[in-house]
Formats: sequence, structure tokens, C-alpha cells
Amino acid sequence: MKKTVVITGITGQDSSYLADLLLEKDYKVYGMKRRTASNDLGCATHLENDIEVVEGDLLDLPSLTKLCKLAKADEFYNLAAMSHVGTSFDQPVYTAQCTGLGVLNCLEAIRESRYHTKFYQASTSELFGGVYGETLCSERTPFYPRSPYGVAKLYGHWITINYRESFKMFTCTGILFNHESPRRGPNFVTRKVTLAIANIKAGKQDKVYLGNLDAKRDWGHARDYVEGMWRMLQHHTPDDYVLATGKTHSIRDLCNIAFAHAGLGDYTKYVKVDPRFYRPCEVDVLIGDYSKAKQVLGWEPTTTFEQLVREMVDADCTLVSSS
Ligand code: NAP
Ligand code: F7E
Repeated sequence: MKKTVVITGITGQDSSYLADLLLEKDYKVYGMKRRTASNDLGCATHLENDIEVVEGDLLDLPSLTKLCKLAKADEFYNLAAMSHVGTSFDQPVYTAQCTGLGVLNCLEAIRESRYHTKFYQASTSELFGGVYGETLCSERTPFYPRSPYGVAKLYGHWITINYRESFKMFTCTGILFNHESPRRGPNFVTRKVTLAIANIKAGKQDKVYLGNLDAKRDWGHARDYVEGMWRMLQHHTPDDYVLATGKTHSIRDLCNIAFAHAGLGDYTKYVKVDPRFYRPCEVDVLIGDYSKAKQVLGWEPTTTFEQLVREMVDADCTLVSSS
């Protein structure tokens, strides 16, 4: 019999890659999207005929319960969230409700449905936020979130572990470092840069305004990371895992590689700093230690930072030139 899966946030980057992967593995996929005026499937538009789209909202427990009863799912991946760190400073209450309490709603819906559904929660490297310097962060590193987003994710992380310990539910958390792709939302820094490059090359834009160019992130490819999520739920024991590349790069490095690859030369001609994009509290450096995922799940990233940036630049140049 086909395995069945529920994926929340189906219009988002990770959900669309995960749905691609699980369809290849012959799962029946239920993708949850919230109601919007445009009814757009976003990153999952290409999957319209292959998945069952169900409307629901992380803030609406009855919609989640109904979905769990309908799908009788083997696996449930909660990838929905208000996921933008900068926005979370402007919308802290909504972020707490959606990104924090929304996780509890998913867990309660699964518990109420009484199916033995395995649960994956999208935790984040933002949990480590205030870690000192270029420390390799692992599952044992103490948490110190530095944004309303990070604090909300901290609740989601611990409530997932608590339901594992309290109710013996099969729940996993993936503490994922930044992962990007051509499907990345346009207001995250990597995609903002690669889209701007495409527009500059097409003569539609002449500059791009960014915030803190000195922040450093451990960036991988979303396609690799959804494979890791799936492996977590296939392991015999539920647990928590870091997925990362173990390398870190600054926003300046990103600009350097991306502008050079596009043949535009020195990025400083095009990139200008606008303090509007500074955050009230910044996470300066993040770098992850994925040795547990490697040892237990056999997971490793397959895409280098340079390959990722080049793929994103090329995809956006094609997108802009054909639009
Ligand atoms: P994303 O592209 O921003 O997608 C988020 C999804 O959540 C969208 O489909 C969005 O729908 C949906 N959503 C937002 N609020 C909702 C609500 N109230 N009810 C139902 N759905 C709602 O995020 P992503 O980059 O794919 O990340 C997936 C998950 O991993 C998120 O939980 C994120 O916080 C976490 N994470 C991401 C990274 C990363 O680097 N990408 C790293 C660590 C953790 P709309 O299209 O309607 O907005
Ligand atoms: O910022 C700096 C910014 O918004 C990265 C989410 O997926 O990964 C993501 O969160 C860095 C920060 O990602 C701009 O200050 C400079 O230091 O691309 P970002 P993020 O905040 O790391 C984590 C792991 C998640 O869990 C989140 O869901 O880049 N930066 N200038 C800028 N950032 C943005 N967005 N825009 C700028 O103009």
C-alpha cells in the first residue's frame, strides 16, 4: 500500500522539494495551504495534478484535525511557519502564534486523530543565535535565540520533544541551517541578490540595497536538506538532528561569487547598504556540525556554496530573460 504524507506550508520552498522527493518514492501527498485571495500554489505550482491540496491554517486546530482524519497519514512534516527573521521583529505576536503555537496545534491534531503518524518539526539554526564566534553548533550546543522568530521556534522545538517524551509519539526535530534554491522566497538575502543580478543584467534595475554585509551563514541546498528530513522519519528511533554544511560565508562572499559568475565584476558597483534592512538584534555567525546526521542517518550535503550560488544566478537570469 502507498504511504501517505501530510506536508504543511505546501506553497513554500522546502515543502515543494519534499513533495518532489516523496512523489518519486510513490507517497500519496496531502499538501496543506492557507486560504489566500490569489489561490496560488507558489513553489508547488508544478505539482498541481500530482498532490491533493487541502486548505488549512496552523492557527486553526479544527482544520488540522480534519486534515489528519482525512489523510490517516504515515508521516506529517510541519514546514509551515512565518519564516522571515526580519519580519518577526515587526510581527512578533503573529510569529509566536504561527511559528510557536502552530506546532502545538499540529501535535494535538495528530494526537486527537489517534493514527500513529510520525511527525517532523522544522527547527532552525536560529535557535543558536547568540552563540560565541565561529563555534561549530551541534545538537548539544545551548540555545540562545536572538529574534521573535527564534524564540517562537524554541517553543516549537521543545513542545515537539515534550510530546515524544510525554505521549510516546514518534516526533523528530531537524535543526536546519540556512538552505536555499532557485525556489527561495525573494526577500531572503540569497534570492534577493540573485534576482537583482538578473534584473541588472536585463537592464531593469541598477542597484540592490542590502543590510548587514558582514553576517555569516552556513548555506546549503534545500534539495539536500529535505532528503535529511525524510531520513529522520525512516530511522527506527525518533531524535533531533542538525543538518548543515560545516562551512560559513558572509553576505560579501555571496555577492562576490554571484556578481562574478554573472559576469558583472566588482559587486561594490551595484550593492549599497541601507540601514532599513538591519535587524534590531543580529545573528553574526552560524556554522553547523552535522556529524550526528552523517553517522546515524548517512546524510551529507552534496552541493557546495559556490554551486548553489551559480545555480540560483543562472535560474534567475533565465527567469527574468524569459519574462
Ligand atoms: P517558506 O518558503 O517561507 O514557506 C513557509 C510556508 O508556510 C508557506 O507555504 C506559507 O504559506 C506557510 N504558512 C505561513 N503561515 C501559515 C499559516 N498560518 N498556516 C499555514 N501555512 C502557513 O519556508 P521554507 O524556507 O520552505 O522553510 C520551511 C520551514 O523550515 C519553515 O518552518 C522555516 O521556518 C524552517 N526553516 C527554514 C530554513 C531555511 O533556511 N529555509 C532553515 C531552518 C528552518 P504562504 O505561501 O501562504 O505564505
Ligand atoms: O538573512 C543578512 C541578514 O533573511 C541572512 C530563514 O530561512 O534561515 C533564514 O533566516 C543574513 C542575515 O536568512 C539583507 O541580516 C543583509 O544576517 O536570508 P536571511 P536568515 O535570517 O538567516 C534560518 C535558518 C531560518 O530558520 C529562517 O526561516 O543576511 N542580510 N542584507 C539580509 N537579509 C535579508 N533578508 N535582506 C537583506 O537585504
